Amino acid sequence: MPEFVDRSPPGECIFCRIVRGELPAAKVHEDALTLAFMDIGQVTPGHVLVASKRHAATLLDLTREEAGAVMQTAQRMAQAQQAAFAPDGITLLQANGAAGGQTVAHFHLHVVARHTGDGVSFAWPRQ
Ligand code: IU
Repeated sequence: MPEFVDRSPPGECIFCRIVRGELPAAKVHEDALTLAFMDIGQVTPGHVLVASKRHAATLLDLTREEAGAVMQTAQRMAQAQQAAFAPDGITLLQANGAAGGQTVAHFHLHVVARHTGDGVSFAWPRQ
């Protein structure tokens, strides 16, 4: 089972600091409720994380409005990947809790462009 890599207090975690611009990230979309930025560990080119701007540890902690906004941003990111990379498919992944494979305890959804035979394995928790 993976360990949480960031157990900082709410508001001080890595993704909260990215939201506030205190840590660098390649941001690709921002609105009132969500921030999308490139994952530092690109599983495939264009791998994006959609995070809640407010600190919420997991899906269970999002408001209904935030949950809706996250999926709308994810769709925009998928559309951008489709235009940029012409993938054969797109995978959305979202982990909750260490047992669910989550390593950063601030809600985020992975948007991953896929090509046939890309060999990407999504065994979660990741090894
Ligand atoms: P997970 O679903 O909680 O395991 O995903 C965490 C992701 O956060 C993982 O893919 C990391 O590469 C990514 N990430 C990041 O993009 N920037 C960071 O500063 C850190 C992790 I720490």
